[in-house]
Amino acid sequence: MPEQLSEEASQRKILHVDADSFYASVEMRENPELRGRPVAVGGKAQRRGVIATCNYEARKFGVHSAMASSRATALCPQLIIVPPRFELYRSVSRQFHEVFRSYTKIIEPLSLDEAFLDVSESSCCSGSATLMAQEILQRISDELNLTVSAGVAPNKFLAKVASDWNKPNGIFVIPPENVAAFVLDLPVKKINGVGKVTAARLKKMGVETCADLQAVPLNDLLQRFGKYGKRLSEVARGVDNRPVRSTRTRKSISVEHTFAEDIAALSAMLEALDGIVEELDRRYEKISDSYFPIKRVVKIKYADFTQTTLEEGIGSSGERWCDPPQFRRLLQAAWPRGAKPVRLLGAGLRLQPAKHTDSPQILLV
Ligand code: DCP
Ligand code: MG
Repeated sequence: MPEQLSEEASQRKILHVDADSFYASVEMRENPELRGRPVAVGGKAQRRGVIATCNYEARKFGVHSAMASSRATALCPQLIIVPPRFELYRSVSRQFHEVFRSYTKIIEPLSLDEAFLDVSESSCCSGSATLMAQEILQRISDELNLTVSAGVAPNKFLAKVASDWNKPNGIFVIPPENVAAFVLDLPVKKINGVGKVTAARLKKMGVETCADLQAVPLNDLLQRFGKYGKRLSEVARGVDNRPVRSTRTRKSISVEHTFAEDIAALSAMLEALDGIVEELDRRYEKISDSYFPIKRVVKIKYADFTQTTLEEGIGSSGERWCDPPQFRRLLQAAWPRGAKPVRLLGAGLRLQPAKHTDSPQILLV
């Protein structure tokens, strides 16, 4: 009996809230003329832009995030592409968080439009996580004129899967007693971290659902996937003990630039990189009290979309972090790997939290 009690006590109530077609919905709210028409937010097709997201009308044509704008326009010629306004999306995100904070202080943002909430200890709505999710959807609709979807479950993995289940403007609840049955049919592709490559490897092993995955002995998974094998085995059973962390530590900071036209000459790349490093310097400056850099990174995406990165530890403390010649050296060493024109260059710093731990950590909102 006492065992049962303690199990119940450890039962968590986690919400995952994710805005519907976020950037596009904000743009439609700001400009009602866009309503009912296919809308995407992104860069222009003529400037080789990429779609950040699109509304559900545009999705019917096959348009989706990360697609080249030129392809999106080919699929949907009447598509309206508007440029992104990140400052606006950031302020909306802060408003979401104000709503969330009336339910719990334990909020972990994953991006501007997505967050986990641990409401286990919340006394709102008589402690009902489902009612809290309903209220959150209602308030965001009433107060912000936007829709979000929510998942309610005993852990982060399932809450995230659930928020996608009844999208848009929907809620899906996985109560603890339904977890075992729910995961059986769940495709492994839904597991965070299982991308195309892992999914293909699992498929070769005859594994497509979590039920299939449960049948694979843990040792096999450990052998094939290393540490990740343990996580796979756990989530296949609906187990995920990761806490909701209200502060997240940055691991890196970077700036990338896609060129309007591919750059063929290394000298031009080096020149372009200087500007990128300058911008990196400006951004790093804002967080330099909380973090110090341990590595410099250069990223190259070639014209054929293959990419490579090269990183190098930062030596003595006297060095300038965002030193253009140091980044140039990395680019000169990395570029010959592909030796092709490049469409994108990036520069970044891998970070470690500063030693003085009493300084406030950066909240990624
Ligand atoms: N985003 C982006 N590039 C991507 C994916 C997303 O810039 N490859 C941006 C635009 C999205 C926002 O992040 O509006 C949130 O991402 P989501 O994956 O949650 O996508 P949406 O909110 O747009 O749509 P959904 O209704 O599927 O959540
Ligand atoms: Mg979203």
